[in-house]
Amino acid sequence: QILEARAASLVFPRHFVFGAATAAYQTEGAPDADGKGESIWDRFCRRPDAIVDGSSGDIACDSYYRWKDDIAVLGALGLGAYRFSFAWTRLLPTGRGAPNTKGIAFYDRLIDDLLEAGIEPYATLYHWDLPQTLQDAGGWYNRDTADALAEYAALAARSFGDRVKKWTTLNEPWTFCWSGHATGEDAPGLSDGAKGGIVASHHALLGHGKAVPAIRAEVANASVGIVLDLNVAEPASDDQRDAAAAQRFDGAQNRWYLDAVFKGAYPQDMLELYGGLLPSIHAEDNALIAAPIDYLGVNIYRRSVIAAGDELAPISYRRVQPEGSYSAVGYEIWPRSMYDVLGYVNDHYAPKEIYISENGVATRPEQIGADGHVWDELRAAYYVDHLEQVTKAAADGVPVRGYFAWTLMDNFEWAYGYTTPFGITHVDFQTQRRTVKYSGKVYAMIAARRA
Ligand code: PNW
Repeated sequence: QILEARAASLVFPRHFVFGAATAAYQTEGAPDADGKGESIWDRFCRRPDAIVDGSSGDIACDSYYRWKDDIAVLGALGLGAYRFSFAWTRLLPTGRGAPNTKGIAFYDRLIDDLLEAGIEPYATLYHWDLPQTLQDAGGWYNRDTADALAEYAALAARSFGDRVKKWTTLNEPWTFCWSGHATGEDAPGLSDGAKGGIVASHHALLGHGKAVPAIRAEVANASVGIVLDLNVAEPASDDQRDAAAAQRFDGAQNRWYLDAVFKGAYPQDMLELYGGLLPSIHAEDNALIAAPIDYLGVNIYRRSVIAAGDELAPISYRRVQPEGSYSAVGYEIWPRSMYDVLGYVNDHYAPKEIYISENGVATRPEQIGADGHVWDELRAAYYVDHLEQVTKAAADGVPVRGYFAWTLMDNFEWAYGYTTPFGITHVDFQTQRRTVKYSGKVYAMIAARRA
């Protein structure tokens, strides 16, 4: 009751958008239906030990067949927006070349049904599922992949741009470049250290820069942005070595992407630090990457307390886990980071508009109780606590226009498989039945009260 009273007291700006987010590989299943091509996640999940429970997104939430159920949940929650991603390999099975009309038809149905239900589609082009054919040609190590992304963007924009106005190029380049190419935790599973993360990042950002005008060329009144996962890096102590490590971590995760997109140049300290690990950066690249965008999407999950250490040299840091409460994927629960990240971005980069494109918390798999409810109080409190910080940032004048819960429903959580669900809706993976959790009800109540 105390939580619900706090939820009821939150006041948001007029026209604030409340939505929920998902991604194609985490929800759709149907990996080879109707001509879909193989992606790096289809391939990676077959690698022994890649996924903790040995699972994959082969079925996931079966959303390729049950998208109407997903829209029904969005409707039951009363949300006005749905952030989803296109599977590149449904539209272009080998990444480039001839479009797959059945893949286009799937997203036509999804988009039409969303609009019919009064829910605005927010489409992401790249949420980590690179076509395997492009990976075989070097993937994000190959500069040509940037052009492939722009061609794919143009096809999607041409196909759906009459109805979809909100476009995101990349989801979280820091995470997919570094976890995919430096540490190997995510697809394509390369453990090439910092060089892998740095080279992939440059080509991914170049792809973003080329995709932005490609979308604008096809879509009237498009609003185009990028989604970054940002963390304010707090030094673990006042030791100068920890402060320097926090600065490097901030440079690697935040400033590398933000400076490139908003200032048209990589941060000088990081260029010097990366030195010989950099790929060739052509004269025109900086200007391409800094193509003007309409909004910044920010994914916020935790804070980062950083000490000097030996992770990912030359970033050379160690993540300190202060005493506190932690989610099932080991992220510290620290609502204040919502306020801090929004302030950081606004103060240093002044985006025209900001969306919280993801925020949420993992638990262990939950059961539907005898009373028919899923009582995920921890998640409900997480949402109220974080949304309260959003209202504080908005009151300070940060132009935050909307918020998307991660995630609409329990789904395939990458290397954690199905062991750490993030949903505000429970999915019974035997029956595919969706049941809104307590957190979903609290979130719906907040959304219903928007000015
Ligand atoms: C995001 N971190 O990834 C992704 O966009 C989603 O697809 C994913 O399911 C969700 O968060 C939950 O994990 C993240 O290190 C990767 O703080 C890394 C971090 C946060 C989010």
